[in-house]
Amino acid sequence: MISMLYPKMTRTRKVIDLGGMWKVYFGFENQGEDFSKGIPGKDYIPVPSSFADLYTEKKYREFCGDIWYETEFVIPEEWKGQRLEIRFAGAAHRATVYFNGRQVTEHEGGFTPFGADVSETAIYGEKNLLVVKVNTELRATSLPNGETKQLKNGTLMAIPYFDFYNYTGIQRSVKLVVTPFTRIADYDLTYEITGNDAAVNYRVLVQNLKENQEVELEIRDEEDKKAASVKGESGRAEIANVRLWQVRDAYLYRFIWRVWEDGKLVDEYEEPIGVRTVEISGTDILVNGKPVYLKGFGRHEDSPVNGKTFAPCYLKRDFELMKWMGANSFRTSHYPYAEETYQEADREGFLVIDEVPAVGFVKRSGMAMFQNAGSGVKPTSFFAADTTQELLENHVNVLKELVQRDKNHACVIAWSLFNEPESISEEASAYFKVVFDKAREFDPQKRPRTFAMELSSGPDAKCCHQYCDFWTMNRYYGWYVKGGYEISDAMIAFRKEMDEWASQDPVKPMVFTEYGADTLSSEHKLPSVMWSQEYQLEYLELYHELFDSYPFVKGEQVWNFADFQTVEGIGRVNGNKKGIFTRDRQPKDSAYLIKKRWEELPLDYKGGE
Ligand code: CKU
Repeated sequence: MISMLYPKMTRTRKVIDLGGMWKVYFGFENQGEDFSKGIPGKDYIPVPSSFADLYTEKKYREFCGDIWYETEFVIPEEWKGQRLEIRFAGAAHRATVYFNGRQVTEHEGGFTPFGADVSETAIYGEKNLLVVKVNTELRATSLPNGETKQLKNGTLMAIPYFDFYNYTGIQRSVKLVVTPFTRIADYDLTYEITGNDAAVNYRVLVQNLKENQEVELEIRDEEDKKAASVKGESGRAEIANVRLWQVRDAYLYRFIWRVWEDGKLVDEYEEPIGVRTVEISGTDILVNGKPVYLKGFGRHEDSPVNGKTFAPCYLKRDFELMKWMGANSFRTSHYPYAEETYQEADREGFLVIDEVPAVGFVKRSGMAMFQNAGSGVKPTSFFAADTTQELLENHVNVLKELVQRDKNHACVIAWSLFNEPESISEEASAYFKVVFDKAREFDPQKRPRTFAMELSSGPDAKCCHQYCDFWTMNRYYGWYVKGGYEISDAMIAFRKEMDEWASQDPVKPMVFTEYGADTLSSEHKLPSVMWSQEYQLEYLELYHELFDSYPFVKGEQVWNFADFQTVEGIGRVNGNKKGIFTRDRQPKDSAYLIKKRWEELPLDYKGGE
């Protein structure tokens, strides 16, 4: 079993970053050939990176198929007898790993970690060869969803059924993790808060635990004072006078796990943990029993040249900008983000709707993708294909990995299980039921579940939104639906839809997870036209007015935080321009409008209504 715990150096563990310049081979002519014992050529690329925007030729940017990576390193003799794991934080969309010429693991899905135990294949005291084959194709069974087509000249081309660039490669860190064979591999936490105190119910998984070994959990506060200490593989730790993790006021305890044998430390692992509860009650989202109103963004991992490479400077900048705006939340649209993002959200007290990469679950690409977002045209069943069963297996698997990876983060308050899927057929309903049930089963904290609904998943489409614990809405009235001078009609249609949601039984909390208008930072026009900064302002003001007039609306996450790359085409001017910030993270005029609003809205806005 591979542990999803974030690699940490402790008294018993070593972590070596294997990142740097690795040899790479694109194999334009040699697709399907086996290079597991060493790759040809002399090209080097940074690991981690998205390769697409590094080169000057299109054949690299648009490359689709197998890419081979290679690096080598010495493993010291004295590490013999310890467990060696090569750990990938994410390689899109699937990878096969070879160590010293032998296949050690393979993994489907680009946005969750995986690893290989190489203790046996390692050559101690000598150089070891690590080769990774990454396949970048989009498939009917892949998350995210799409297809791969072959051009007449034989070249493969990725056709995403989603609106972001298909950046791929080894985009996140690769680490060598050295631990004892008896190791802390996983743990679950749930909380009960009574008055000033909290009880932490825990369960820890230690691999190869021997009878004469004992497990300990020690909890220390931010002043490094001991808050609790308990023994056993499962149990209950009591924290008196607990300081809870609050929205934009985070407090993190250190949870230190130890395995002891005859007074000797065998393994040790620790993480900062926020103690808090999350639940839905009526039309309220409650954190620590108090209503919260979500203010924030749908985001992307996307930046110039980096593509989807984990980029720490953008991570920092993005959080600084979100705080400047008065935001308190975001959705990891449309895939699990790098682990460091959740760590930062834990520290900054942000609320995260954590999304599975189930995007593109409607067969369409290019302009059709956007036109449908507004037309209300009912999509035909996406879930009645021969490939549906395999897709579901991949979906459940990535969900399992995601929950296992993120379940102990205080910031994660909900799971988004799909983005804008077809959700009106009976086949969809059967598929959704499995995914929603699995989310409940996997998550010890039983967080609320939802899926981001586009227009065809309206209040009348009863078959799938019944599964949601709260509703999340992606709406584009006044953009894809009746934009420009017709926006007054669009808002009438919007209110009609909202009135229908208001008459559902039961009414659930509703969070807008997308609304926005493409806006070129270069365009000003008075009176406004679509794509101008003035239009974005008018559009947002109308939405704010609407949000304010429905008591069950409990959050607004504008689309998008920043402009981002998409495929080329007539609907996109070198990318989606719905950002409140430009792609290089400078504000558009709308940033000031939203900032003013969010700074004034109280955290418990419309609570109890
Ligand atoms: C956004 C089909 C509508 C897609 N929806 C999801 C998001 O990924 C897109 O970028 C709307 C848009 O701007 O069209």
